[in-house]
Amino acid sequence: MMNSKSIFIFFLFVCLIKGSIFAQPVPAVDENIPALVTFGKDGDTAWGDDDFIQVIFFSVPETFQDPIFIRVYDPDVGGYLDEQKGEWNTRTNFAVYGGQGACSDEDARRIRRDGNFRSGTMLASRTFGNDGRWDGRWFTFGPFNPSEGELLPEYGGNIFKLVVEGLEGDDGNLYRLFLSTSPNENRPIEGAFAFYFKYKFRLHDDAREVSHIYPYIDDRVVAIKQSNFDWDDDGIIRIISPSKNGELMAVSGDDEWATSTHQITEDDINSSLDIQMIKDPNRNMRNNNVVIYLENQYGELMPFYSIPIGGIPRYKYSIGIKPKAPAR
Ligand SMILES: [Ca+2]
Ligand SMILES: [Ca+2]
Ligand SMILES: [Ca+2]
Repeated sequence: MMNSKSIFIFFLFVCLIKGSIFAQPVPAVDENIPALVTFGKDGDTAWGDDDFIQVIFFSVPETFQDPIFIRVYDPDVGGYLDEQKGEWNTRTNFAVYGGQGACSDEDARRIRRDGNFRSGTMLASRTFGNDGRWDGRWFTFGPFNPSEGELLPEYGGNIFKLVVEGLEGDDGNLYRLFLSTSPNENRPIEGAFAFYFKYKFRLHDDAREVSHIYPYIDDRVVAIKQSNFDWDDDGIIRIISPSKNGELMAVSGDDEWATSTHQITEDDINSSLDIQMIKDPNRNMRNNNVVIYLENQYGELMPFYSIPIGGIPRYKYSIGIKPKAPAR
């Protein structure tokens, strides 16, 4: 489904220039997103989660053979970081999958989670409620042998899947993730990264903070359709790319979806888009949870990457350096 060779070469390039030091937190450093969010299944969708499930993939380069760990910050639902509705009564399950089908099974990469999105082999699972032992602390899954993942060179190596599901309750579980070489601290794996097809997260309260996602545009893409949910009309979403200098995307209101379609031109092929989320400073909107995903013109979901492949894109034609007419 992807031009695997060119993507892999880009990853090598990116890793070389960035050292991949910040590649493994999710949300990623370059995304500037405060936390991921998953509500309990009795949650009100107007609070910003459409289906109470989040799926995140991690890619470990085939050459890396030491044990790996998937760490979750604040896995509990209570106290610090989380969003309370009435009593704290929410339980969230975190489960790690590898093996055949973990990522390659189409059901793992669909917007509607009505199929076998728990495809592959379950390697670990744990459910958290309101538990002070894990409030504001890191819980570690693993060790996993990289070969326990699903080997998919087109996604950069051995793939692990983390499924986060709100089993009960109506509170919001906020959390962050890290793919680490250590069970006790966050140590990145050279060349590893994360990717996701549908992303649910909290926007900053501070309107000066701009959040980003970075989908990669391969040579098959001629148009993208973005869909976002429960944005609460909080500012704008715009595209920066070699050919686009702030093209606006549709923004949803309360408890609703908005979609818009955007043409891709030659200049944007084989690079990432920088999709910027800029809050409205006059609305003073707090605790805004949102969902976003992108499809290509075939209706296939497009992954966003924790490292912008090819680096953070910039508009190619900045004012003042337009090519002049040739001298005579
Ligand atoms: Ca907490
Ligand atoms: Ca939490
Ligand atoms: Ca919202």
